[in-house]
Amino acid sequence: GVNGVAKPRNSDRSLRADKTDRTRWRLHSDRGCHIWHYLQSDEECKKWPQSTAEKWYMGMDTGLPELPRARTPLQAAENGFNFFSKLQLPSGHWGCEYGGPMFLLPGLVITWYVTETPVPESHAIEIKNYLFARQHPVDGGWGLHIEGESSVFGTVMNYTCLRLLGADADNPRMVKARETLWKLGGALNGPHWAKFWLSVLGVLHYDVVNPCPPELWLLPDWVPIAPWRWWIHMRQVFLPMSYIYSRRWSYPLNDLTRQLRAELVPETWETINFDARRNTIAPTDNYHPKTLLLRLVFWLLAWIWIPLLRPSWMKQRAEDHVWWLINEEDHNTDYANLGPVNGPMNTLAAYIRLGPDSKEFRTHLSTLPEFLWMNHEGMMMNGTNGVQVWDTAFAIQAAHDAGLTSNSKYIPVLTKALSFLEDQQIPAEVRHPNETYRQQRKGSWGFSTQKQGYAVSDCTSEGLKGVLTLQTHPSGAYPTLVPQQRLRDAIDVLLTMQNPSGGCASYEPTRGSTKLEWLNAAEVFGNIMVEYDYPECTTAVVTALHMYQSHDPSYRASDISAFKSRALDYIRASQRPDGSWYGSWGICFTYAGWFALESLACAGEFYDNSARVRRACHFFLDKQMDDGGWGETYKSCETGRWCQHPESQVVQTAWVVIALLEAKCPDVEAIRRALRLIMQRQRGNGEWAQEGIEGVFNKSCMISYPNYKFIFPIKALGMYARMYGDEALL
Ligand code: LAN
Repeated sequence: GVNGVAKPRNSDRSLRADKTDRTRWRLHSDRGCHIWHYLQSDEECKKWPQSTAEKWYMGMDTGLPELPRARTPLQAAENGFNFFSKLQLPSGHWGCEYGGPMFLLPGLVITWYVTETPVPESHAIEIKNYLFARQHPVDGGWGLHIEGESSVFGTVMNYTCLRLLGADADNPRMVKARETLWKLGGALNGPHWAKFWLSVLGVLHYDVVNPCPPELWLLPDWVPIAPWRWWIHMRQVFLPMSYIYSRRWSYPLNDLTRQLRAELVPETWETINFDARRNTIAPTDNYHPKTLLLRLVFWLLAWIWIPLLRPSWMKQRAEDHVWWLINEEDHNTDYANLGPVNGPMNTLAAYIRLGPDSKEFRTHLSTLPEFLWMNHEGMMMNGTNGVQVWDTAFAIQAAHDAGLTSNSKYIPVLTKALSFLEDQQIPAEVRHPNETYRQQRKGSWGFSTQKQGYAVSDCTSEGLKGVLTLQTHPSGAYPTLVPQQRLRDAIDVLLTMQNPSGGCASYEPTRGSTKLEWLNAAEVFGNIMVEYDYPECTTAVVTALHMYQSHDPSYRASDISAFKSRALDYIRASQRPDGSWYGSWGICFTYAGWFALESLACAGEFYDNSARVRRACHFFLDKQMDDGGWGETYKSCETGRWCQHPESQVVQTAWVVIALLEAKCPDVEAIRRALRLIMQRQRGNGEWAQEGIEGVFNKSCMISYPNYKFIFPIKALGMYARMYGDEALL
């Protein structure tokens, strides 16, 4: 591909719908909140020139120069950062596409359609282009994520999305997609979320949707299954879903949705027994089969509770309370919402409750585009409203590991990055933290922007480390933008994040039993009902606390030490017998292994004094490929076993190098071979090409982190040079 962009899944350009003029797209960023605009005139284009970053995002020629050939690790790291720094956005952060999941655009497009919101031509064209480009090259379907096999969920949702945006049912690509969909059994074999969205659209009937009773939100807090105990993403999706479900709101039938009934469902629509199809699901979609218990609960809800027992005042009260919670979520995030699933659903809830002219619905409509992103294939929907804080915090640390924080050429770049982190620290609690079940957040960082405003354990940690790295830099070259009290606020948040196990989860300590997984009704995802301990998140917190201690040793010293030692016990206990750790947010063992070994290094455990570190190193050394690199596929995440990738991956190779360096692994030659591979894959202008997808969530869905191909090679090269010197490797 061009410009570090992945090979398109489909390169058959003749079949693409239409094209916009890529030179007219601009990314507007307001304190990190991104909106892509399509400029209408040459005049406007002249006033607002296209930036290098915008060109790079869309796979256009950036014109960035060839750099002096790198022979040593530090030269390679600097070339990499030189290129990467050209992609920094004016607010000081880095942006990127954050695609992968293939179930997000349809929710947005269905929401636009049923609320009769006009879709700009430019957007409709590029969304269609993206979806066509991501169609499975052999069977014409779509999977749960861009690398996945075709499923009912992916195929039925994206097919619908294309039709709503004007794609023709006779288009050969659509015909092929339909064949695959029918082979998989059609829409009635879809998972819960597909059945829900298609019922909203009026293509299926609500009887096919497993019950989402809003009255669950009326349960007292002590009840073990009360929604406040669920993983935040599940409860925040369930919230508007239960509202819409309870209202049984669906779009009136029209010609297009009548046609969709015939296209998506092989059976004659009029004769379908929808109730009987609530639990039919294709094997491709059934990653987490529903338990017997859950099916029994659904049966009781659908046949007894809702039709016969539930008093109507209770339905009313539940809807009112759910609406109150939705409105608080909207208020607290300034309509950005927690994520790309509840965003469109909250929009629809506001439309249903308050109508098309309400300020609330209108504000949603103007905020939703913050999820959209342009790449070389077209327009996608990001998995969050961006990766701003996360990538920026890592970029600072990688630059530091490569000695670039002392390089006067990069001080302005990094100072800007620091000011971005300062701006993005969450300043205060929400207005009703207890009633909305929010975790303490004052002083924390989230993953994307402070407007979204959800504290994450590891994002707070990386943010804090990024700030400390620069503010305590021995050169004194960086201003103190975040005063000590605010650093202490961040520590206070981190200290709330530990589970009794010693481990840390993502947004909150775990609030419910893992047995809640018996009620996991989404079918397509695993481990979603509650928070779990993650070696990645735990390590980020441990290393942040560790770093902070040397900066402000008196602050909550005993709390911090106790936290660290419990966390380290968790890291030790979660190692598998083969020496590895399972990763939940990056693929997979390579990702978690790097974190775990960083934790252990923090505790003074290295190859020469720790059997478990030796086991971890050999787990990796045994898997080094002939070219010096490492590669595992996303199947590792699904299966829980190492699945070898046929090709080594730059990002994963960098993770393993970091792991081995943290461990002080004595096989330095293995590390050098890996670094040579990383250096050979670097292009003359300093960049690396996009390879396989890097990230994951919920075991089954992959997600892209395109900036990792800069951040981690730079970090690995820099760490090596610091330990073993900067001799030429090439
Ligand atoms: C993310 C992205 C970042 C990620 C890390 C910080 C890397 C991780 O260490 C902690 C968890 C977190 C914050 C995370 C949680 C789940 C997210 C938000 C995502 C993987 C990005 C997309 C995903 C979200 C759930 C997607 C919407 C899908 C649903 C099933 C609701």
